[in-house]
Amino acid sequence: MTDETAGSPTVKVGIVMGSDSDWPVMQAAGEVLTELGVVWEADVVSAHRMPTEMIEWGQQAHTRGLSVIIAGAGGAAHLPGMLASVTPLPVIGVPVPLKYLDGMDSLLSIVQMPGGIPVAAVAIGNAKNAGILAARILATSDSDLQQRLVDYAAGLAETAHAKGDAVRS
Ligand code: RP5
Repeated sequence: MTDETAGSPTVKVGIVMGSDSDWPVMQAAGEVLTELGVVWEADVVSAHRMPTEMIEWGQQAHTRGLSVIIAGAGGAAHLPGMLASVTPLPVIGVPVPLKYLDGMDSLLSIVQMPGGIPVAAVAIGNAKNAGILAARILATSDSDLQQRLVDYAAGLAETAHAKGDAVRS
């Protein structure tokens, strides 16, 4: 689950999740970050099953050189909010859909934060957007990455135009 560059000082984004069962959803964040040339690491840091380690991970994230945290969890998804309460870094929450409630429980757990402790939430299951948002945050101080994001968006437009062409033909 962790890419080969984990632990290197160039790792900018930490992707964490409550369980390895979240990884099939969360891996899309890593994939798009890799596509955009952003170095990331991933780990399981459960808010409920390993609360002490979770707090420690959150407290150390910025001192280890991370700039953005992506946190995904299902059900009572307290991981993004708890991390946000112990880190100065931006936290992007990914609601992971489970068997019951279709991820609505997770979505509400993530977005209903009290004033002063923000978590940016993406759509249920949309870890890809979490990765892109993390890259956009990093790109505010990285013009090369900003250009790659512009190119990425141009690629999306090109694909959409090609689909329009196919529908019209
Ligand atoms: C949550 O419980 C995790 O984030 C996961 O989405 C869910 C189920 O975990 P497992 O029972 O599959 O380990 O805390």
